[in-house]
Amino acid sequence: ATTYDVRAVEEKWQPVWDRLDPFRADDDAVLSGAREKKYALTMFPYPSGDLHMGHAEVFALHDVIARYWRFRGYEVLNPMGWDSFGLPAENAAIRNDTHPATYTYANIETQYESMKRYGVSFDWSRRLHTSDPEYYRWTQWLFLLMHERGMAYRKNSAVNWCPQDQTVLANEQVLADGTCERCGAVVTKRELTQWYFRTTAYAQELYDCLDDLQDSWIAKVVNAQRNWIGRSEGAHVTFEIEGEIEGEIEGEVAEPITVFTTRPDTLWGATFMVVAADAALASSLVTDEQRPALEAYVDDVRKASDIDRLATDRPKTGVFLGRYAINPVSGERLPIWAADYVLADYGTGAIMAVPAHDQRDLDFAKAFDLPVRMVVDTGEPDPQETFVATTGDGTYVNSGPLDGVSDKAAGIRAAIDILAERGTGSGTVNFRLRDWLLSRQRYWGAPIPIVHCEACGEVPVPTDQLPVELPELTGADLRPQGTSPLGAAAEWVATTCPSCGGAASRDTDTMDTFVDSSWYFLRFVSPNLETAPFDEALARAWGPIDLYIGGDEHAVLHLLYARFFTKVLRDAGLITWSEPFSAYLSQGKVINNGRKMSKSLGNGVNLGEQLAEFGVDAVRLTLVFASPPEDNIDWADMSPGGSLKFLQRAWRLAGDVTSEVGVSPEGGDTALRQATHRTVREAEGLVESYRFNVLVARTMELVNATRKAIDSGCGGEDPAVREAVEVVAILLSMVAPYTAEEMWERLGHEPSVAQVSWPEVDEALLVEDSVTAVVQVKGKVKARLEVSPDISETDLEALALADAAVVRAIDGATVRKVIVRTPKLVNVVV
Ligand code: ANZ
Ligand code: ZN
Repeated sequence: ATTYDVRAVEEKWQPVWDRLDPFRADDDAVLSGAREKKYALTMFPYPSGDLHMGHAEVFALHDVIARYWRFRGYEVLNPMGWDSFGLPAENAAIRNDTHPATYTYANIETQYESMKRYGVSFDWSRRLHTSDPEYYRWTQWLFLLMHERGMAYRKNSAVNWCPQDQTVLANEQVLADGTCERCGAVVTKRELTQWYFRTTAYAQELYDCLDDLQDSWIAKVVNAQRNWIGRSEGAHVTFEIEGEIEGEIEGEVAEPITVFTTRPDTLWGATFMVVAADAALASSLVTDEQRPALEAYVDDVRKASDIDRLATDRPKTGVFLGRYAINPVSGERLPIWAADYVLADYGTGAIMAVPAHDQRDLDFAKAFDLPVRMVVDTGEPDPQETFVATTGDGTYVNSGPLDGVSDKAAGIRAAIDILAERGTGSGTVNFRLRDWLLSRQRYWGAPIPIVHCEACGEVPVPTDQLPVELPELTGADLRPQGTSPLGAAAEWVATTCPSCGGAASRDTDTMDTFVDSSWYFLRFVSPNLETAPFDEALARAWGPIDLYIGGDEHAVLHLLYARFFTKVLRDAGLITWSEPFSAYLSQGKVINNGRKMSKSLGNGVNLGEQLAEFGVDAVRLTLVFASPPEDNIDWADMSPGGSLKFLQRAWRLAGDVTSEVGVSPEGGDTALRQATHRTVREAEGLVESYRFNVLVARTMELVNATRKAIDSGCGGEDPAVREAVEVVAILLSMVAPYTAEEMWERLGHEPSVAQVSWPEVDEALLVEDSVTAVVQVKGKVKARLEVSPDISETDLEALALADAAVVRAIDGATVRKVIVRTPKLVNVVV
């Protein structure tokens, strides 16, 4: 036969793999230390629809490393499951008047079948679904652990609200343009009492640990995390408020206000103060006279997104609060304004405005005719005239004790010292990171295991009563109404207080699905354990993950949340490591005709159709060969048909091998043997540095070399040919497992090629037997000599000077110097 039937081959090997189960991870082998472990993880999918090209790409890439590690003798944990709570299932249930579980579990089965056919080396015995009560029981348990450790709490505040999905969103779920990451609606604000995880408690550590991940994570993801955590060094400065506050209590004095500033050195240039208009501070400071103006303004502000509010090019708006603060170093009176460009939840929600050196403050000063005073002379024109703030280094002026200082760091230090001495300020570090808002007013998620009792307050559900299972609700009941649909299950809501036994009600919010995925990698070490979320000894043995592969869209949210969970669990003594993902690789996107695939463009490529036409192996090979993993792949430029042709060519090699299994290749075609061994050695480095596309290229070259050897030289009976074809099968199995199994079988081996070890490299065959030495005369190349790589200096010089072309070039002149760099260069100076 000159070709194999792709479909038949796929159907043939599936049951064999099921029977041999070569990918099952052996806990005992790692617990006993018999084998070193590797934990390979790729992001688990949402069960919406069938797998698509993006899944196909990431699974193909991921499988190279997982299979490679297994070849290298590691015990490999390579699990898969489903992130199966979430909005898509709920929306489908509303559309079809069914239960979200119907949609969810049907899709899971479809995807499972597709994954099996796709031939990824997952350990299916560890399969999990986050929407199973057996799983979310432990999500709830972990929520309670957070609660017990002060890491979960409820507070009332203005939150991001998606008017389309009728639910709150975490800051991380609001896109840069202020829209909902799920549905694209413009996100608004609402005052609500919601549950939060205290991610800010770990801000510093989450930030610092990024240094250790710098080299093993993809750089743009490390940077995205850094920016999101947003560490700023600066100072808190406290300003007294002038006069009395009007109100019920006669003579009451307003509380001083504290600002966060990164430039305490510009304090002498502060000419007014600004507080966030929508924060409590503004309404506590405002005079009765100005109150109506403030209230009208706040109504407008609530409609804008944070991004708009911070934009530098937006016209500045605000309201004077009728009150003054006192500059702690100069005693100057500063009018206090409320404006929307100061955010309520960053720093202290209040700033000192230094219009000369901050553009937003300058724009505001211009809009409301407030004074501008330069305190750092940078040599640039005065901002008071140009309305361009100067932000660079310079010499301090109009700054009392700082005058004449010309170094920013020294100025900041001096200012902090002065503030500290007077007790009106101190150096501090501020983070942009906010606590994680985890309450969702939706049905298809893990219920928050808290009971509200009038007498006892928030009472945790005792852990032996977990899981708090979702009540049965379908279709119409799930329609978003702004409150949680769980509230409609009156019988479910009504319960007794675990503490006093009195009547109480269940919390009706469910958890953000990002909670489910923040710990799934731990559940995989013991997916069926009924006494704890995970086995601690196994977590110690398997963790942390050696390589995590996933999409860029999770560079901030999911990775940060998983890192946070890891740190809390470490502090609770449940795990021993501090970071979950030792290495992280993000794959590019599969696009089509230069554009992202989308329904509206009609340029989607259907994975199922591609698989039907070209087969699994050709699609996988195409995706791996297309580009380095992190680059996008334009499917329009790809040729899966070409990949299939190559696979058939590789497969035909196996049919041409006529030597017996186990014959020593010693004495066979040396050139072919060298090519084989060099390819193996190179493959090691290529896989370990994730250059999988080059791995495929090298495999193709070896296929060509072998074909040439068979046809024009040694023939199929040479054991060097068998050696080469076996190596091709092993290398190919990381990308095209079906073809590789077929080859392995044709070569006379028992299945499966997945179970063999990595080919051993004969170092002697790596030594190159000749290299090209370049001979230059008067700086020009005159000859190239094939020499032994370990030629001596004197031999190389003698050879060079005896070469006819070199002799001609010297043309009888006196040789002044011969510079020899063995084995590659001879430079003759005349
Ligand atoms: C005075 C000053 C002078 C400032 C100057 C900057 C330049 P990052 O680096 O992002 O941390 N700020 C503080 N809290 C704010 C809030 N809630 N909303 C909007 N702006 C706020 O920025 C810190 C700087 O942003 C702070 O330093 C403050 O302005 C402003 F020449 O204080 B600065
Ligand atoms: Zn009670």
